[in-house]
Amino acid sequence: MQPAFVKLVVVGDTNVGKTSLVNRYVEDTFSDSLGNTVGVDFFACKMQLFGQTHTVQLWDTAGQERFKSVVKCYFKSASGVLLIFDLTARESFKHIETWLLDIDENINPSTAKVLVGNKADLTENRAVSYEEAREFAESRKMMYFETSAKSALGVDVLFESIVKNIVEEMNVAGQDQSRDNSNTQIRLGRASSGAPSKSSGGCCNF
Ligand SMILES: Nc1nc2c(ncn2[C@@H]2O[C@H](COP(=O)(O)OP(=O)(O)OP(=O)(O)O)[C@@H](O)[C@H]2O)c(=O)[nH]1
Ligand SMILES: [Mg+2]
Repeated sequence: MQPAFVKLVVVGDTNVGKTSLVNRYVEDTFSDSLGNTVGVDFFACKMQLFGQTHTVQLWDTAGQERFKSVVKCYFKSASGVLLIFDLTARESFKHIETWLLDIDENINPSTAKVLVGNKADLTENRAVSYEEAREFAESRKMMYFETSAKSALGVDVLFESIVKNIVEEMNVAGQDQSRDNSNTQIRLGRASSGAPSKSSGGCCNF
């Protein structure tokens, strides 16, 4: 197992809690009064898995319609895509279909995708059942997770599961390549600096 470089893109309608999930995972914080994301924000962190330190980049995209063309630029080089909806807003679940169309047009078919129902703490306002969301996810060959950025429920498990999955896939692909050409040195990824950090990204500037 080699250190890997994993790029995750977080998408979904506005206000479903994408930024809140990323903040909860990277900084273990939550705010009730976050502004809407403009374009795309970029975070980086390290993850220990299989005895190695892997670099994980998180691209937190804007859900507002006016940023859609900008956001699409970021799908191409993703190792994985997290599709987030709000468990209390049925429309945001319905729109996952449209997000999938946009994503599938722009990514490699082998890119990992996971479906995430967020705001699981708001149990009384739930508008999408666990079973319905899980069945939909299964029909599209995605894993399904429920999270609450507010209470932190399921957040670490979500990010660690998708990275673990991707790193394992990279390792298998690396081994296959190694068998095909034993003289080639396999590089699964590159290390990058630093503990949790944040900066803004420009369109297609990655
Ligand atoms: N109760 C509850 N509220 C949440 C949760 N996650 C996010 N919120 C709230 O939902 C609102 C929207 O959250 P954001 O994280 O800004 O949503 P977003 O998906 O990043 O929105 P855009 O940046 O516009 O795409 C904020 O008021 C958050 O405090 C959650 O798990 N539970
Ligand atoms: Mg946001």
